[in-house]
Amino acid sequence: MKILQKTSFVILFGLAASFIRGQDQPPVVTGTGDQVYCPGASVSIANSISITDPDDTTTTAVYIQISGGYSNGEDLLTLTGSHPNISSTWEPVQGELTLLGPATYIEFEAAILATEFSSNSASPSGTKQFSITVGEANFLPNTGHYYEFVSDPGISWTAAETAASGRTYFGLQGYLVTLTTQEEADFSGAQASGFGWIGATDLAVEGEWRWVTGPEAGIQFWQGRSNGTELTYANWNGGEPNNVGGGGEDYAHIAAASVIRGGAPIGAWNDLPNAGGGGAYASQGYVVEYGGMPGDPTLNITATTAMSLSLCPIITNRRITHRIKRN
Ligand SMILES: [Ca+2]
Ligand SMILES: [Ca+2]
Ligand SMILES: [Ca+2]
Repeated sequence: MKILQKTSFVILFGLAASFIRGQDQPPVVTGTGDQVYCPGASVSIANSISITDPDDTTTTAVYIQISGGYSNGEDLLTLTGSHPNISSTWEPVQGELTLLGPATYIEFEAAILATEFSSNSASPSGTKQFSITVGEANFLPNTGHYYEFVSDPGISWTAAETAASGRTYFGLQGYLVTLTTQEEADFSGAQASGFGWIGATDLAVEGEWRWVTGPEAGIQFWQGRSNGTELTYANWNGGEPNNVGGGGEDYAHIAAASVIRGGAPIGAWNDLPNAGGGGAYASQGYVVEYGGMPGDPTLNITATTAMSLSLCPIITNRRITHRIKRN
């Protein structure tokens, strides 16, 4: 009788706990790695990795992105060794290696530890950061936020703003992206899967460009047209914003790579009417950011590791000549 009561209590408690916490608990991903990379080497992106999950033992995919200091055309992530239940795909624009299962977390941990960074640069320098995560949105370590491009050809800015604020990511509140540093602009522009609307408009007062979404809502970042004044940070395409056409242009988007001009970087911005433009200026979708909103939960679905790129000077003594290599 006592055992039955105890069993019933455990079952009831379990049901109550499931009810309180909802359907599915996200895994907790932790890792370490702070390696030095020498020219010609191939080095593991992590020294240790742990994925724990209160209610699952398997998942469908793990995403590893070079999320800081990425150099497209030079940097590469490769899955080494034999992993029967996991295949890998390298996507060079985002600098992201997808480890595709389904497989157990234990199998994914082994695959992450077997993932190596290499660079074909003759004189590698700087620091690379790696985001190892169980969800599809890209994680930028320096903001701690997540970013995703949502493809939705033809969507207007106002519809995109509503759609973005209706999205959540592991409980984080979505909003049309706010890009307040060059790194964040590059991450959501050049290093993203597509181009789209961002959370900026000068609808209220012509030429007063403000972020109107997310934690930065209300902040003016630009005054005037293409020859205007940068107040915080802006990343306009050459000749933009220009407010052309009878109805003007009051909504900002990340312009397609094919129309970047005037020395602006890939991912630079343009102003458009609410419905978007034609041809290369047609609306392709929108970019959603998650993080920094009131009430957001604390997420631990991403581990971040780093690697310093160095020329690793040759050290000579009487007996041995070798390159210094630390792991
Ligand atoms: Ca932002
Ligand atoms: Ca305007
Ligand atoms: Ca324009």
